[in-house]
Amino acid sequence: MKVAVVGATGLVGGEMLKVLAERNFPVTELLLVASARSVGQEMEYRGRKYPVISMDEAIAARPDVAIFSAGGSVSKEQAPRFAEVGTVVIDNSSAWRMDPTKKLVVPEINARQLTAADKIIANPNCSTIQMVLALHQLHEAFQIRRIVVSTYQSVTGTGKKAVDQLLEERAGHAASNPAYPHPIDLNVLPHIDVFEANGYTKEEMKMVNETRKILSDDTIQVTATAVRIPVMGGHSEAINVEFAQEFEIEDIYRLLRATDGVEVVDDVTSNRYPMPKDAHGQDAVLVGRIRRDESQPRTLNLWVVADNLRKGAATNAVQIAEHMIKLGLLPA
Ligand code: 11C
Repeated sequence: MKVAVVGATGLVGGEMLKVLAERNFPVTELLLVASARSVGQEMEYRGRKYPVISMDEAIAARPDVAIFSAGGSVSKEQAPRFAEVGTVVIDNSSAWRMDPTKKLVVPEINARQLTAADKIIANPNCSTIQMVLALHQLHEAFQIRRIVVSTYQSVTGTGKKAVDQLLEERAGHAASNPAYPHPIDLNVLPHIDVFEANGYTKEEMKMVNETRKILSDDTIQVTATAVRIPVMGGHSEAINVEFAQEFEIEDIYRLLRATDGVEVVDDVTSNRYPMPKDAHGQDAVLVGRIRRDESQPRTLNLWVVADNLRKGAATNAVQIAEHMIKLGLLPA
């Protein structure tokens, strides 16, 4: 398959190449695309060097699939150009997620909705993916009424500039080109993406709106506080979820253990619970600290951790492409 990775030089782009290689994705031709200042650089994939090319060169090559992680404005402008030449675009940005004509896909939940008409497919936000993956089987069984979520998010979600800020500050210097308005090392920022008119951040509202779209249920109430912490391995989430129906805690364990892509890590007697250090480099969404909320009926507390660059971005995008192969919508 002729595969284009758009935004190949970014953190997600790099992870994408790792994931494509690890999963033995049937790449017959690889096009690595990045902004004008990176064109001409070389990058390695499976021991071979590939030149970074421009958007126009990649479109002229008519790839079968283009996996985008180059930011919303690039996606808005360029994804339709690829789609016009017949390329299936899987887009990691927020540009198309809430467009009612585009599917927002977590393969374990809703890949069956994909059809030949889908030329631009949206990959959800990382913090949404790990939350809905942990919750969708519970929703089917007990019907979610309300989610209260607080996130503890890795600096890798912001990109290389933020990783550099954390490392420079940790080395004892002020960051030369900071990504955040405040220091991040030894600090916690209740601020991810821009603030909106309602006082929430865009990241928080993505968790509200994307959850409803992926679970196909606009009745689910979600309220989120998204927080950046000085960590690099993955995003963590404290999730409080109220169901319409009563549950037994044993059923929660059984359903979570049976959920594809979820791994239950929950043995407090030996201090075992999910941590970003353990999630780093893994595809699984780790779920632990499973316990009933004793302050109100039909309510559960969970702690959910995943590598935001893997299942939260690259792995989910590659899995979408794999499902399209299975459905005969992409060549094998
Ligand atoms: C973060 N969740 O951790 C963001 C990164 O809409 O795809 C991904 C933003 C997005 O900062």
